[in-house]
Amino acid sequence: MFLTEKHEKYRQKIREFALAEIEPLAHQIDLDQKYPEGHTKKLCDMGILGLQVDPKYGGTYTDTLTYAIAVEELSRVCGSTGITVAAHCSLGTWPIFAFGSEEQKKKYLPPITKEPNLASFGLTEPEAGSDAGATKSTAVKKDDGWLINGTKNFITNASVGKTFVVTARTTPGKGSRGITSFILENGMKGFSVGKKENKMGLRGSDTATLNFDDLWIPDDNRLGEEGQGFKQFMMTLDGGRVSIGAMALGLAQGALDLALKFARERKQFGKSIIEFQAVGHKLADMATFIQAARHLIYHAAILKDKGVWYNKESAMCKLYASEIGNWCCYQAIQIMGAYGYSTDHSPVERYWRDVKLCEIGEGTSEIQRLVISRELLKEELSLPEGFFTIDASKLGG
Ligand code: COS
Repeated sequence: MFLTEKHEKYRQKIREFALAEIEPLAHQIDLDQKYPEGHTKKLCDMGILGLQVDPKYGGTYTDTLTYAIAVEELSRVCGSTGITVAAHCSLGTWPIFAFGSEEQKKKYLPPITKEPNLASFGLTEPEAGSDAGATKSTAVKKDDGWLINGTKNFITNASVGKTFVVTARTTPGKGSRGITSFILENGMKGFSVGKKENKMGLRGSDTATLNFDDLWIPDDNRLGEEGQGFKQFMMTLDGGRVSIGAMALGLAQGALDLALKFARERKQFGKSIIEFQAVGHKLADMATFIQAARHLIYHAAILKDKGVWYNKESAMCKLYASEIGNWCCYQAIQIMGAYGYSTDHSPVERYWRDVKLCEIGEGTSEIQRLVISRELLKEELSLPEGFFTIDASKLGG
């Protein structure tokens, strides 16, 4: 592997933590559909809640690669913990760190990085999913502040979160340029958490609706300039997609770990089933796709820290990791047969249910392909002028 010793040591530290503290709870929280009490404190004590925030504001940021490794290793044993951390770090804390004023950073970041509290992000609405610019929630100027009304849905950490970064329309008729971001707090008058989702996977993570009913906030809670909310959220999602890629990678690796162990130990027709080509080749493909996904994710993480435009690379890593993640978990079940299919015998069926979200959340695979193809359209072609052009006169007819 091309990682530094520091990164490998960090991976080992998170792996040990995940196996000791998270894995033993993973099955039960999936059954109970409940985010576990005490989980946030454990993550906080490990410094995981501050991974996307500078130490100056209570964070533990060193680089985005370190953060990706943490999400990967947590997801390798528990997808619900992976998504909770990814939503908190990439979507809840990072926008405040990246776009907040000095006062906002000092006020809002230490309580959600140094203390056991979660942050969350509200972009999606009933009528604004892939078309994130169709935000219907409104923020109207009132008494040196803003009156916010609207609904956000499918929000991770909604009922367990303390601090929320949300978008609302501040200028009607201006499309994505009429959207602004705000920082909200759970417990504010007019803020309420609605229906909890009953999900196929990631059942130990908290997903619910947020309602804003004449919620008034001072202008101090506006995040960045008016009209910049959509761009801020797009930049936030570029980072978030690296972490969803890392989550899919962790789940795929977890499925490979189990399938490989099973295929070596399970004997049929007098030999280990890995010795049958049909099984061995599946494992070989899984390991190869996982390695490729890992390279794409780490590359995008490194580009983020270089401060260069990495919109295409972040979409590519999420697209690829989530699609191979699904394939790998599916194949792991096939290799393990009934032992993979049954919840009582192994967690791979949970991994498969969990990884599906990675093809949907933070932009569907279809949106990632749209982002990538738009970027391809913008790129300069490396072929010289006139190298290949369609000559209509040579067409038959
Ligand atoms: N970083 C910075 N700015 C960005 C950006 C990015 N990654 N992507 C777009 N922008 C800017 C554009 O440059 C444009 O700026 P101007 O107004 O100055 O021209 C503006 O944002 C609007 O961009 P665009 O025209 O591309 O917006 P579209 O409405 O066509 O939407 C997609 C583009 C589809 C890419 C966007 O809506 C998207 O990502 N949708 C998926 C949303 C999603 O992931 N939802 C799940 C949330 S789960 S937490």
